[in-house]
Amino acid sequence: MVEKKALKPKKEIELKDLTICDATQQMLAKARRDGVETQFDRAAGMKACPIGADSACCKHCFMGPCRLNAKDPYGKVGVCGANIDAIQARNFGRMVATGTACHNDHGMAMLDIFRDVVQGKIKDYRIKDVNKLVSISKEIGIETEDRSVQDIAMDLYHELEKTYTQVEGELPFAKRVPPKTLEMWRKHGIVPRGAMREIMEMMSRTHIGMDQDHTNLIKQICRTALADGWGGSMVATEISDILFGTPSPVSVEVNMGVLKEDHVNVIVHGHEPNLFESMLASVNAPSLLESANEAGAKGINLVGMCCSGAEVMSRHGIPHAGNFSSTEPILVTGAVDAMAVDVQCIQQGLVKVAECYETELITTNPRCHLEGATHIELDEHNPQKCTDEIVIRAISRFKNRKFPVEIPKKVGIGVHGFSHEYINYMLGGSFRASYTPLNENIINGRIRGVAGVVGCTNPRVKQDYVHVELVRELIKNDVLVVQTGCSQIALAKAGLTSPEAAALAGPGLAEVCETVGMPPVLGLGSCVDNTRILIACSEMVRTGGLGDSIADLPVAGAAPEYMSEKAIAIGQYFVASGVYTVFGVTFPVTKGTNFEKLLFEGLEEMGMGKWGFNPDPHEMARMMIAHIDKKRQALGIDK
Ligand code: XCC
Ligand code: SF4
Repeated sequence: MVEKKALKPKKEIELKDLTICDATQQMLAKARRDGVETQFDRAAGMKACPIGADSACCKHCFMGPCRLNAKDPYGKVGVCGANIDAIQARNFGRMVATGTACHNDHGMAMLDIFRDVVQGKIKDYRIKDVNKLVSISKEIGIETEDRSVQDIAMDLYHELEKTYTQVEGELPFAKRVPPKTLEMWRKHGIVPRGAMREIMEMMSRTHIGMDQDHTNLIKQICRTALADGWGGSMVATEISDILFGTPSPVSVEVNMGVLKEDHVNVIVHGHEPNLFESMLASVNAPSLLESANEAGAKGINLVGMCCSGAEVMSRHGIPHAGNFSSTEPILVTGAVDAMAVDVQCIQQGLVKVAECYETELITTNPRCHLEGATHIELDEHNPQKCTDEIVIRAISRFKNRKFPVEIPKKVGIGVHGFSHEYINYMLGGSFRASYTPLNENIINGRIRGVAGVVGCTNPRVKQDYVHVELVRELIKNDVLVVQTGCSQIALAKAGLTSPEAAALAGPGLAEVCETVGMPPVLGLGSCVDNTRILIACSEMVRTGGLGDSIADLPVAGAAPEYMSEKAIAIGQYFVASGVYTVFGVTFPVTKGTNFEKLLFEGLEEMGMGKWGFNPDPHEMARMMIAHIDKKRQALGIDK
């Protein structure tokens, strides 16, 4: 065993420099008083490795690990002779493979549940949105006339399973891709077959002595990422809508103030909606409500965090307590009786913080345990067994609360739940509609373009700040913003997801928002729901007037505070689909190399979008708006 020294930050950073979220600041102050460590302290105590940050190292074999010099990137090669471009491209490819694997793993879990629901083996969930089931089935060529829902659903299951398992051909949702975009993918040989195959090939090609030409590797990088966006993530979104309902706008409370001192507080954090759906049933079970009352609680208060939370706030209006960087600080309130987690973005640091306040931290998924947390496995065939048990433990923690409770009195109210179906419907009717109203408003210039602002928070930058500043700047310039994940929560806390925020928009966008009664910032759900943005883009191409491929659209994307490999996969599938995508924080490439040039320029020359990088929100906005204007000009709709 290697003895590791505890990480001690050298100097104490001012809380206002760590986050603009008042509630998180308040809890970080309390954490300091209580002697509790969070990701913010750990980040301060651990300088990011500069060689890794430039992706200038390789540990793919044991002749190494090798590190190159980012200041003189071509001055040295690895022991095997791999140059900086091969090394970076392989590293990037593995990030994309991991992110794609996560989203496909999630989507596949949803599809397994769907199959068992259709076959009657799971009785706790049922098909809620039959219309969506039928329309998606039609879209991918399944016969629906005069057939039972069950027959259609079973065919849909078999068809979508190919997303993962198919070894040859094109994955099912390739049928939704605008023809010109698909044609470009075919030309480069990057239409995904099945996700398992693409991830396997990506891993294989990054082994020592395999693909060492970054211009060839990039093709598999694109193909793997597309098996996320048009594959696993899209299946996760669509199947979750079919099973649990397609979102439509709903008013939601966001921030730590949604906790209630006199209630049993249960948080669900993670990504797969089924845990949350079953928890909803448990917290409403009369027998459990009765025991909560007997324990002296006024009721059971269920709230969400991260993507699980973003998904059910969009679908059911469940309050949301905060994004990724707030998952530790919220435990510092002492008010959380149980935190139930499933998969992804569940940081191990939660274990210690939960211990400090005797919060029940419970893992529920066989593929995500945390050493030191309680594991109560959720079996989809009897899910309430798990969620009831979690609620029982939460009630008992409430009864024995040993700590003074301090809940920041911060609550923002916004409207969320804008599926692409709803965006179409919402903008319908009010405007002259030779194209769709959204396209029409872009063509007439009221809306300058559309930006997707998504992704994580990261303690390497001031929490929420880059998200909020960027979005403010975009809407001020008449760019309609669509959002998912932790970014959506940052804006909700800042009050920009309410219709009143139209006052902060430029005159054109404000007019559209006021006419329709919508906010200038539309929350679409969790990170797998980024696929709603892909579908919205496809719809914009299909209905006409804005060019004939996604790359022609006046749109751009950003993940200003990203931290995960999933974010890299998402960025890459947007770029391969034709979207200019700008990341903040840091970018894992060495400056001035051929691989950097390929990502930031070369892909666009191949007919795709391209990557951009800038940690400054105002610069980022400027880059995105300049791109939107360039596309408007090419379409002849600039004024
Ligand atoms: Fe995770 Fe999805 Fe990132 Fe938030 S945004 S930190 S990936 S929870 Ni998706
Ligand atoms: Fe070094 Fe090459 Fe092995 Fe990588 S694959 S560790 S560059 S020898």
